[in-house]
Amino acid sequence: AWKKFAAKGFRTQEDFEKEVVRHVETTLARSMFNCDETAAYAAASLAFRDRLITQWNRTQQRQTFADGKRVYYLSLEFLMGRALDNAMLNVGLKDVAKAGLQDLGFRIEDIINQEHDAALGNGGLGRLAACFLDSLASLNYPAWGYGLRYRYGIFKQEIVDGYQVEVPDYWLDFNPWEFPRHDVVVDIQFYGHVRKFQDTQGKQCSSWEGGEIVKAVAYDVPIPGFDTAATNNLRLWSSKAASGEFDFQKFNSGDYESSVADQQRAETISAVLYPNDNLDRGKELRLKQQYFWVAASLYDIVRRFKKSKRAWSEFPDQVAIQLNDTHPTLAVVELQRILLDLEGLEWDEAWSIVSKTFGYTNHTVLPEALEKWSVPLFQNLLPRHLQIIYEINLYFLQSVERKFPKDRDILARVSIIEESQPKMVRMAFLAIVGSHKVNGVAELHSDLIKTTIFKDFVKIFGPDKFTNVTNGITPRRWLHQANPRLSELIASKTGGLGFLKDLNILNDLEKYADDKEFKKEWAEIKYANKVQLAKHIKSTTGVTVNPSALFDIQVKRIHEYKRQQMNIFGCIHRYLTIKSMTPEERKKLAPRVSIFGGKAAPGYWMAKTIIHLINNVGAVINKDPDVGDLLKVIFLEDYNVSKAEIIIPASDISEHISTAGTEASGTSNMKFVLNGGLIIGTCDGANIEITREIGENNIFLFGNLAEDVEDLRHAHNYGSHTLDPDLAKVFEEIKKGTFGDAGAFSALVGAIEDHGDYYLVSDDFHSYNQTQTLVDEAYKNQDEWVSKCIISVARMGFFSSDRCINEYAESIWNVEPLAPEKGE
Ligand code: DL6
Repeated sequence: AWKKFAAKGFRTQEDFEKEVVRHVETTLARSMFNCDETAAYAAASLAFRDRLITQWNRTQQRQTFADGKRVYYLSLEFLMGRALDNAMLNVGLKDVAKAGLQDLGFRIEDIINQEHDAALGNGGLGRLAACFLDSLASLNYPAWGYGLRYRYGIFKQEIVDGYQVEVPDYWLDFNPWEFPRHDVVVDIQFYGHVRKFQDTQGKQCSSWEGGEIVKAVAYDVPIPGFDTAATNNLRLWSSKAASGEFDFQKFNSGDYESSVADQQRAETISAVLYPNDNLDRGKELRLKQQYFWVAASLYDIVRRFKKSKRAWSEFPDQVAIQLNDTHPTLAVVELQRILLDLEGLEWDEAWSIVSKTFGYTNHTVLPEALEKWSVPLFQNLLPRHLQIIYEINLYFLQSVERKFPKDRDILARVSIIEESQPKMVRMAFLAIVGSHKVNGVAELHSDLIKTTIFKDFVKIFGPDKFTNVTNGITPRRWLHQANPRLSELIASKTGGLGFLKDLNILNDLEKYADDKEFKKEWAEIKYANKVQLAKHIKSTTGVTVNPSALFDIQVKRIHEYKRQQMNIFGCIHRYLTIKSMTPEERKKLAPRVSIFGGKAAPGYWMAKTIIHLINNVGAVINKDPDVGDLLKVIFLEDYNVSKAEIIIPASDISEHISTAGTEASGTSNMKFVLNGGLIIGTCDGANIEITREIGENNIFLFGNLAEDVEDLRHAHNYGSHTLDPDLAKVFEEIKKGTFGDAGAFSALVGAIEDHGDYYLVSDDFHSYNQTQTLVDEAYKNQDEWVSKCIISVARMGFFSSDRCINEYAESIWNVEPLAPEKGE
């Protein structure tokens, strides 16, 4: 009988409005007479959420019924951004919502802008996970994401007197996009000891006992696919004290502080996202976070599998778990523990299941980002897991010894335990040993891991275990949502929105690369996007920029390897060049706005110094009357996903200029090109494949190649290191104090002048500036420039995260999508 009452979700404007009014008046207990934008946002979101949850329920039922293999994507970061706009577009009801909101007296943009970004990630790795969720749902894969429900996401960045100041990001004040599942609660154990005993059959067993328990509570976030009813689940775990409440006995006896201490300690686990990008800082709380999340997720996955009453040997046929970097590697150990200690399987049987279940994605070759945990820390926090790791290592090393009996050194090199003081657990090695596939995220990167950090493992396991899946981005958010005007223009020429599901359809645009009318419309859209960004710049920094100038953008985390310092030194070089020119010469120059954005990890002092320099340089240049519109330098505060949606569509050229061999892939490079901007970049990460796809004529490449980096570094350390003469002039100017107290920048300059220039800024500086001059020249010929942009967009089909997910599904997970629901 209930079926006739089952919720269906609105489809018409009238029904949408009814839902909004109902939520305002009942859920929010407000009157429509005092419904402000915040309340309208809340009510519209709740209306969409209701719709999504109906779809979500159906999707879960269909997946359970199909009883096939599921994918579980374990990521400590999901950089989701805003949900309402995405939900409206993915379910195809944005026009309905726009009309409905207008009828109720609101502009849809104002309502969308009410939403706080869900910023549960640092940068590329977390945003990739969010794109993957979108693709998994859009392609109807039975998939779950598992992560942590941080109370504080990545900090908000404020710029005060040119310095970065971090402000906590409390984003959960009102979050309509999550469903607390107070019935899905898992006990997670820490500390304690291991008891050995013999069972009734005389088998040696281990039991992890004592210690403390923390509760993991599930919060579910529906993930709507685009143009499909499929709505997947992202399950985020929140920590809570085992007792649930504070200690009444202590409270009654007047010990108020310690009565809440346990509760606070438990809640601290999921309180805050560690704000480091590409950096490992072995803190106990971080290891606690990792185990807490992994143990809760595995409990859930195993519970779901056990409901099917299948034999354990079928586990890898039903479950594929992807480790997003090494952060979830403890899952390998936890599954082995569950199978051994709780389910009573023999070691070999358990290990065979475990190692068929996991895949591991590596996202970096930077040594400082490769996770290691100290053995004493492990021993204290997770004593049984440490035993299992030692055992995994023992069997692994025995197999290596059998394979390479004469090579004694290899054992020390590949051991999961590093024989340092203190000993350390090498998480990447554990992930490799415990997975059936290891992948890098762009071709160069996947080659580099095989020839550098994981070279020995290729010898041990053979090359087939190592593969490449080049990253991708979802065109739904990064074109349709971020750049609606361009999306509409593309749709008008390619027969509708089909390109959002099959990005290769963009190819059809190539025939318009010389079409006058099309190019005009294209250029008008770019200009409108630049006007929008110029307004944002004006309102946030007070600086007026000319939307006709070339917009040169570098937005990403601030890191020495990403070389924002080279960009700002390049701006100073340009400034000095302008100052040395006659007015006649200046007239010939193409005006430029150099735009920076990105957060520095709070403890990364050099990155903060780079931000400080950018701001100080901007302060001098932007008010120099000799320069006027010829150059402006802007630092945009608090770069995040929703700001990226405004910034990226407005770029003419964007900078992806990492030292060759350091940026695993980069994904913003893909976003910029997809939005009709060109790239200046090094032969690094996915830039290489982008070049292959769009053609060398449509990208500005410069700098040394990855294969030369080692030799150059060696030469710096043992030979002579002559500073590039233009860079020397830039340094002179900084030292003179032109951009404020020279002492503040001495370390930045010193790293290049005196400390080996590890990131090869000086080596690449000349070629960088020369290439920037080529950019200036090319930009003057707008007609050709626009053609280049159109051709580039037309050839970007490969970089859809849908392609990427299909590759994972086929070559790593061995999962099939579900057939679309009837009527879709
Ligand atoms: O694969 C996503 C993204 C790449 O595009 C970036 O090039 C890479 O730097 C980033 N890696 C990390 C690694 N950090 N950790 N842990 O964020 O991954």
